[in-house]
Amino acid sequence: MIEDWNHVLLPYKQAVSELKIKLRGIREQFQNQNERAPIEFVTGRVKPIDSIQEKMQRRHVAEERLEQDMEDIAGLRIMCQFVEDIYQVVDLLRKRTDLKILEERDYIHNEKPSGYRSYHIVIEYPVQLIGGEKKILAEIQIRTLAMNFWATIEHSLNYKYQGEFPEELSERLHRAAEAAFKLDTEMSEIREEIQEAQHLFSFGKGEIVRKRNQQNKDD
Ligand code: 0O2
Ligand code: 0O2
Repeated sequence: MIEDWNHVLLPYKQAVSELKIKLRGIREQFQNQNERAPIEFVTGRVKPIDSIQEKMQRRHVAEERLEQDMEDIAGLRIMCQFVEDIYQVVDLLRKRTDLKILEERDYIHNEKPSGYRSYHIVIEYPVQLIGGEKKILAEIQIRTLAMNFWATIEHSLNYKYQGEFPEELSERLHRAAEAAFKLDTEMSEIREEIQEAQHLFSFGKGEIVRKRNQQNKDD
């Protein structure tokens, strides 16, 4: 029996904090270069203890195998505007030397039976502890805002129905997932136009601030 969960989860907490900063840093670097960032926002969490225990039972994971067999104790999520951004983020992650990609699962082109879409990457990430380096597993889920909207709602319904959706609800959710993907596809088709408008918008905001500052100086 694991007695001290805090001790077990501490490296995972550290990994989530570090990775959140690093992944958010990607967005900041693009913005700093006046370029559109492929990342909208990043979230992360350490899996709650009761969820870990539930998954251990469901997947028959022995305590001694927890570190190797449970890939999502540390979980990061990257939200993007467009499907194309997801693949750009994947490329950026593949080039990094501070993490090692162990597995990639493309649930965008191979959606789950529920209709779920996202790109999952399992990484090995080294955390520096006072006793030395420890390599831990983490799961990065990369998805569009529309995919995230669907997954968040489906996840809360799943919680209510414990996975046993009534047939009609299940069909509706599936249709909603297809509609969300249609939205992503439509948005991708007018991506260049949207990006141009977004660039003008942020450039315009800068211009307004500059003009206001100049005016304050002149007054
Ligand atoms: P629940 O059950 O959704 O309520 P900060 O760094 O301070 O800006 P903060 O508040 O520590 O941010 O958390 P963050 O990073 O904004 O978001 C945490 C939330 O992200 C979690 O909420 C999860 O909903 C979600 N999340 C992020 N990554 C994952 C993941 O890989 N798997 C899952 N399941 N959820 C993820 P809560 O409150 O932990 O949970
Ligand atoms: P959480 O923290 O509640 O999100 P398994 O874990 O057995 O389901 P596997 O093969 O280990 O599957 O991993 P997979 O399928 O690559 O990723 C599992 C995670 O993807 C889930 O975590 C969800 O976050 C997300 N996910 C997968 N399928 C669905 C789905 O149909 N709907 C929604 N909303 N999310 C999904 P957990 O374990 O559920 O934990």
